[in-house]
Amino acid sequence: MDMDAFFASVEILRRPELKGKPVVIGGTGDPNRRGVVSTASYEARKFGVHSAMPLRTALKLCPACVFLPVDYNEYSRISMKIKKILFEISPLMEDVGIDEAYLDISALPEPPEETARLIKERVFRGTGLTCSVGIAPNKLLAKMASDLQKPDGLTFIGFEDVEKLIWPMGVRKLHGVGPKTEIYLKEAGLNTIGDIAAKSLEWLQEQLGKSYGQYLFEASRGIHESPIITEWNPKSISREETFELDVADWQQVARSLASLMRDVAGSMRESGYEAKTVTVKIRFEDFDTLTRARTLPAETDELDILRKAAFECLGRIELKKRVRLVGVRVMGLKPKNGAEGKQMPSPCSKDAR
Ligand code: TTP
Ligand code: MG
Repeated sequence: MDMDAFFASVEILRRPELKGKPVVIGGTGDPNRRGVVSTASYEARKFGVHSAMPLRTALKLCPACVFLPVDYNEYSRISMKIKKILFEISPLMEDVGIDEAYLDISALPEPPEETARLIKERVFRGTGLTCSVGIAPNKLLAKMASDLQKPDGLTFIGFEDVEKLIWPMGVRKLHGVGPKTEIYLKEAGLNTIGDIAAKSLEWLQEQLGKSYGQYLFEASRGIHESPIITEWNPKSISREETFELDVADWQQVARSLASLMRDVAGSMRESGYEAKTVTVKIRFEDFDTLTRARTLPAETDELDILRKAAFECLGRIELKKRVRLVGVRVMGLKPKNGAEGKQMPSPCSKDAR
C-alpha cells in the first residue's frame, strides 16, 4: 500500500479549497527560496513538477501552482493512523516509510481482492485519503503493482503478467537499479527490464558482480524471496535544513541545529520514542558532506540532553567553508516505558528527505 501524493493530499484535506488545484509541497513553501519539492499533487505533476526538483524550477514549470511548506508533524500523525488501520487488517506488516507498507495477507480467509478493497475503504474512511494497493506473490512485484495505476489504484500482478506488464518498463523501475546502474545498463544497450531478463546469468554477473548480477537476473523475472519484516520501530527520525544562502556564521548554523533538534524531539515524544544516538550532518557549499555522531549513555527524549549531544557533534566539525545544509538524526530508537513490540508503528525512512 502506498498513499497517493501523500504530503500534498494531507494538505489538501485540511484546505478543501485546494482540491483539484496544482499543489506543490516543499521546503518553507516559498518557491523563490532554495529548497526542493517533497511532492506535488497529480494536477501539478501534469506540468512536469516532481519530487526532488528545485522549488524554483517547479515555479517556472507551473507559475499557477500553490506552494506550501512541509509539515512533518501532521504527516507523521496521519501516517501513524494509516499504519494502525493496516496493522488491524494484518499484523504481518512491514512499515517501509511514511506513506507505504507491505502486508502479508496470505493467511487471511478473504480473497486478496476483498482485502485490498477493505484496505482502501478503511484508509479512506479513517483519513479521507486515497491510496494505491498492489497485490502480488512477493514484495518486489507488489511494490511495482501499487505504482501501476496511481492514484487510487488496485492492481494485481502474477508471475504470468511479468512479461506483459514488467518487461516493457525502463530499467530504472526495477527496485535496486539506481541512476548509475541505469547509465551503465543503457551503455550496454539494456533499456527495459525485459532487456535485462534477456541476458544470461553469467553475463549479468560478469558485468555487474556476482550477487548484484544474480539479483538482477531474478528480479527482472519477478523473482524475489525477501520476507515481510515486521519491524514496528522506526530506525531513525531526522530533519534537515538547506539555507537560503550558504552560511559562514557558526551562530546561525547552531541556531538552525537547535531548532531542528527541537522538531525531532517533538516528533519523538509524539510517537513515544527515546533515542540513543544523535548524528549531525553538515554539507558545505562545495557539497562536501561531514557527519558526526554521539552515542548517549542511555536512551532519552529529553531535549536538553539531545541538544547538548548535537552541539557536541557540531563542535567536532571544522566550519572552514560556508555551510549549505545542516541536518540532525536520532537513531537507536526504543519505545518509551519499555513498551517494545507493542508500540504502534511510526513513520520512518522518508522523513529524512
Ligand atoms: P512517494 O510515495 O514516493 O510519493 P507520493 O506519495 O507523494 O506520490 P505517489 O502518489 O506517487 O506515491 O513519497 C511519499 C512522501 O514522501 C511524499 O508525499 C513526500 C515524501 N518525499 C519527499 O519528501 N522527497 C522525495 O524525493 C520523495 C520521493 C518523497
Ligand atoms: Mg506515495
